Amino acid sequence: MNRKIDLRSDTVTRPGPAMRKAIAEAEVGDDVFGDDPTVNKLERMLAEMVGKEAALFLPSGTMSNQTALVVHTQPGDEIICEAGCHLYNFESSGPAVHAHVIVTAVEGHHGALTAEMVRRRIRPINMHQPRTRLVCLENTHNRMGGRIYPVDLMRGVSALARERDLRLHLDGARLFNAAIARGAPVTAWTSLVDSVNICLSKGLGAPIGSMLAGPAEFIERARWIRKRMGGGMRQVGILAAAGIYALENHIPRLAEDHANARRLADGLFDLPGLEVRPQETETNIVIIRVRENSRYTAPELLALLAEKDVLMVPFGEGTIRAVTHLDVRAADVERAVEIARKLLAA
Ligand code: TLP
Repeated sequence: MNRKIDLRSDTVTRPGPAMRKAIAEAEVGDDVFGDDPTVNKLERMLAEMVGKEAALFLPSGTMSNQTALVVHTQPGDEIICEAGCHLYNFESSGPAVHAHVIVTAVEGHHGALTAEMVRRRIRPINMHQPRTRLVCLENTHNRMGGRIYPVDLMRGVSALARERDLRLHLDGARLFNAAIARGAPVTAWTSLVDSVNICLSKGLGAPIGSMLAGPAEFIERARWIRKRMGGGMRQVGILAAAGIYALENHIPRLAEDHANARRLADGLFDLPGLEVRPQETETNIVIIRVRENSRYTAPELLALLAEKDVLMVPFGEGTIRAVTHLDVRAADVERAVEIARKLLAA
């Protein structure tokens, strides 16, 4: 039987032997008491990497983003975010339920908001209106196919936020992908924002976990909110050890995922019925549009690929997403392209 080529998400990676060894050997304690040395080490390590005073280990990117919203805002405030962003579209109405905020979603350019786009939406201070409090950005942008936020655009939004006393949160679930692809340090982006979420369980290959980083006072409050949400964990150093392993070993190799994504996009580019843009494949996500005149619809194509052990996900009407990661090799990508070619060849 063929090995499954699982391109549904970079969340599907499984810890390998070395990561499992780090998990097995982790020193642990009760983290709600602040006693877990491995969690404490991971939190210090990540804070330092992103140039923030402190960091917090959370079970998921969703909890990390939503905790940030709660800490940054008061009920009734308004947040401004990009229309396709994850924390607005894919976190189960979290902003309404957890932070009780109004969301103004603004269409960006490849997922990036400019200062001008944000400026136009900031409300005057007026008791009839919500108070605009927070701007949320995403890098890389999932919905837009892993696009990288241009640093100069984020610098403009950051300056505006300072000028207008707004807070700035970055959903950097895949920020290390952006850094590796650009050859820039993550601080190129994190220095421009107040808080950042970084997922360990995506391209970095840890089984569970996300980090929220920011000023010490913000993280102290976030620890409180995490507990309220039920995210206070106990001997969780076994998971933090996987996170440390990922940060120490899996960052430079993200370049392989990017090369594989580009290989996939190049391979699918000229297949009849598909629209794929290799030049827009900047990191590890490939967006595949199925044209009206294609032999199969997107759901049909997904089902046929799955029969051949190639897994991808639907990503809106007539669109498919494929994501490369630690468990996908160049030969897998070549096989996936070959299978798609046979299915679609006229
Ligand atoms: N994204 C998942 C799904 O939820 C769609 C995926 O497969 O891509 N921010 C961004 C930009 C994300 O892409 C995700 C997860 C999250 C936050 C949430 O992380 P988790 O799944 O850990 O809650």
